[in-house]
Amino acid sequence: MAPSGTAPIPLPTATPPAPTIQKAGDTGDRTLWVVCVIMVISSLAFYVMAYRTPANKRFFHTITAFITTFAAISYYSMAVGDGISIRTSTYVEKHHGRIPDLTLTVQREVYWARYVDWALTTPLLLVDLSLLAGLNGADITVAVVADVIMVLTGLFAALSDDGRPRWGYYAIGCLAYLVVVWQLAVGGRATVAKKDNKTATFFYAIAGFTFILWTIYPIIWGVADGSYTIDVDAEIVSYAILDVLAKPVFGFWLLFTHDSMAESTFSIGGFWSDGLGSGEGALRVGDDDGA
Ligand code: RET
Repeated sequence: MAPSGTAPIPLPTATPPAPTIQKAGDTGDRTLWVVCVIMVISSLAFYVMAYRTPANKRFFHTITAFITTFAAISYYSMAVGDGISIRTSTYVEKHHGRIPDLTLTVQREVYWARYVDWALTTPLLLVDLSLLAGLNGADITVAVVADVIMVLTGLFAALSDDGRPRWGYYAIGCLAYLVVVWQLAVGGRATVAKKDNKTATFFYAIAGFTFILWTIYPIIWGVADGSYTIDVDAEIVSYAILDVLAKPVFGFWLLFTHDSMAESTFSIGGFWSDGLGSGEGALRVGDDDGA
């Protein structure tokens, strides 16, 4: 402590304010646990449904069960506080008078575990829809790769601490999303139109539902991770509602419809249901001896 009488004279300076911290409160924390439990229960139900379905017809069931399993793990990691990091953003508040400019710091939680979840589960959701429509392997690959680009650019954007690159990544992600929509809406529609009426009508309904839900994600991103307009609790609750609709609700709808339809309208054959040796793709004796 300075001895009395020699205390330094304060200089005319603006003290930088303490960083603003944006983190989840009780509502957010509780929501993460509730969704984790919903995902676990749905996964168990999907595995039971898969078990009860003959092995050669359960491809949709297992994919759908994997989707909610990944989501359960991701929600668990966010609920216990591991799948989260803190992004620090600084920006300068200009004062044009005698007060110096202020550097403001905001620290906000980034729930990166949800992007790991999306990078694995959104391709699987697309595989579900693509197989239903009857898309070919090349078109499914384009949709899946575009989808992975969409999610990864979303992750880079969320972790980027500078405004401009952040929105650059976001723009790339939106373009990739348009490619996904194109594959499913144009390609998927044309392919499913060649199938029976029941399958086509069901595809239009479930793909339309998916399109509406998926389009809300980048909007939430824009007002949450993008611009910090809504707080972290509102972000968690919004994604929670969307995730429950996009995974368990989507899954039950798909599998109940699958099980109630005649197998000829809604089944995949070949390697994915019968394995190699069932005809297509089987190695024949003499294939490799040049005969
Ligand atoms: C991001 C930001 C970059 C631009 C776009 C996005 C879209 C995300 C979507 C996510 C869907 C998630 C689902 C999860 C299911 O539980 C990554 C937010 C376009 C469409 C269906």
